Amino acid sequence: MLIESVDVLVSSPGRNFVTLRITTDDGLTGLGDATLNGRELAVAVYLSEHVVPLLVGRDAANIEDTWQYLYRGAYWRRGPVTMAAIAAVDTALWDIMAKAAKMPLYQLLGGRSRTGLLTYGHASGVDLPELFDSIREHLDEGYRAIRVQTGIPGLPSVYGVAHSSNAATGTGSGTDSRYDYEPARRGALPVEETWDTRAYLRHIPGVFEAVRSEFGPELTLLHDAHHRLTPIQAAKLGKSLEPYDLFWLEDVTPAENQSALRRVREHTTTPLAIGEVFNTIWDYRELFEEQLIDYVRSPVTHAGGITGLRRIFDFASIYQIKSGAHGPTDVSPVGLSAAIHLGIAIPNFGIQEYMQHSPATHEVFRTTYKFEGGMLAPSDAPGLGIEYDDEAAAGHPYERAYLPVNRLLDGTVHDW
Ligand code: KDG
Ligand code: MG
Repeated sequence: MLIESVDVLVSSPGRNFVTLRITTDDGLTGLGDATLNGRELAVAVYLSEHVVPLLVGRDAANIEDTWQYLYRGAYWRRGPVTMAAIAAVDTALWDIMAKAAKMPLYQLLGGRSRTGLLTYGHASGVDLPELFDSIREHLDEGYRAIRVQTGIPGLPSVYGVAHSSNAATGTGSGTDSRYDYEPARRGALPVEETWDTRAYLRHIPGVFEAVRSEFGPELTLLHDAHHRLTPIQAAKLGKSLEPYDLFWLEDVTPAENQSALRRVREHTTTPLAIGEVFNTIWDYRELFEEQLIDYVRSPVTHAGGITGLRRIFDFASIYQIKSGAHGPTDVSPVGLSAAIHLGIAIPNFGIQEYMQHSPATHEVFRTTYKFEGGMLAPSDAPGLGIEYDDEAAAGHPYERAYLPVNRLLDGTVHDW
């Protein structure tokens, strides 16, 4: 089964997505997600200029060899652009091979290890009443685990916190009322936000105390610090949140310095999750071997596809570290479906982030996975179970959209 043609599809149904479609000489097609939020065209051009010419004529069945060829063969290894491109090729080939076998992808990955994937959704509010409303909406939708983010007194806006005006106008999709923060304020240049770590550290423990007293001890709660803290600040936050029994505290320090997590671990038993910006198994070596984290955040889309991420999860499993794959709306339904098939099969599944895509996104990506009672489950359609609608996509051309930039009160550019 030879690869006959490859299309790089860029569309913007509510937000930008890059999708790879591989077609074989016997007419099978496979899809892969190559979306890198705010840097979409870098991956699209990497694919069309450097990867697609290498694929035509290759045997679609040699997935591992193609992965190694694109990774080792390029000499320039790792990095989000390269790994998103490899991920898209890898995922599309798995989709094709599962369709060729007339099986849902998870069957090729070893079959079901569970009935569904526990998910968490994003609740947020500028203040406690809005946050509580948002938590209640998520509970009504069936979520059993909820990420909690709030505004910080004194800061005009905080990334990851919806404004009530966004919810009302449905910013992001144009038609729905779901909150989708990443493209919330599209523009020619990035929005700049202001950050104050001391104000944040003062405020957050009180938020979790209020949430626990309103919603009780059983609700699974998570929080994302978005790489903004130093090791000692992160240690302090983890310690201060211990009474509120978090499922995890995410991305407390910037990703580059992995030994920072040692300092955090020395001081707190709050479980730690990291990795949404990690791309390869090598990024995790120190964190796994020293058991500095509890959950792996990489998605299929940014970590070299099914092949790359499964290898990471296997490595994690020997240290009792579990999966917690990134699942924001900038991972397309193709990337999410790949995560669902992988998550249902692996032995060390932890939780799956699920923000829910907008109706506009679902017009272009026809999905078959199901969300019920807070759990995601793959369908039994062959392959990934996703169709890409070219006609619908034509109505949503690419629009440049940046993620925001974070500055301290004195103007210094800060991590976020
Ligand atoms: O593209 C960046 C977003 O996907 C990311 O900032 C969202 O932190 C995030 C999360 O945990 O989903
Ligand atoms: Mg995050």
